[in-house]
Amino acid sequence: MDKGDYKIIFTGPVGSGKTTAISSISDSAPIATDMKASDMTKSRKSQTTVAMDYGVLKVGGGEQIHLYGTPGQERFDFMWDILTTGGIGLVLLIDNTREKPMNDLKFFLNSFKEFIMNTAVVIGVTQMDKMNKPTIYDYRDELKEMSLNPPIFEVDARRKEDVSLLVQSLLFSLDPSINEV
Ligand SMILES: Nc1nc2c(ncn2[C@@H]2O[C@H](COP(=O)(O)OP(=O)(O)OP(=O)(O)O)[C@@H](O)[C@H]2O)c(=O)[nH]1
Ligand SMILES: [Mg+2]
Repeated sequence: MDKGDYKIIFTGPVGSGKTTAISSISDSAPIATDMKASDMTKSRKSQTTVAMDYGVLKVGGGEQIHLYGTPGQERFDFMWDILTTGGIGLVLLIDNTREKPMNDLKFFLNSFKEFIMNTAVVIGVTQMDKMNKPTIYDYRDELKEMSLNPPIFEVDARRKEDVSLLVQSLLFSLDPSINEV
């Protein structure tokens, strides 16, 4: 990584859209390590990330933001620490169609607690077109209970503008003088 480059990590449960989000926003061909999800009885998709996703976002001044996505499956959680090293912030994607998305929220915020304490987090709730509850307000209430107040948005990981909004708000919460991605 060159001087002036940054690293952001995308995480969240299986199917929340990490691989999709990185491929939506990456300026270079993204790298994915998806394999056939033959052992995942609960999954509604055929591929799952087993190591990481990687993409690059070019920003003003020739700087680049390196985007890393974690595997969603807990059995690959040894990758989570490796991938957060050197990162400046976390994008947490939550899939609203999963059985207990509020539990996913708590689980991931807790798993990345130390990293978040030292950096920043922004939350994107995906698949709200399929399932509109819990609402963003419900999430905010839950976050308040946890004494947290991170930016949280309804997003579609397939839409570049939505993913860009997440990255911009993360950068803004780290440094309000940054205003262009
Ligand atoms: N309807 C709908 N589909 C979405 C939305 N966001 C993402 N998707 C779809 O949901 C799926 C997400 O799959 P992935 O991007 O592989 O999810 P992942 O988080 O990388 O999953 P793992 O690697 O298995 O942890 C893709 O088929 C996307 O096209 C959304 O907001 N609405
Ligand atoms: Mg993936």
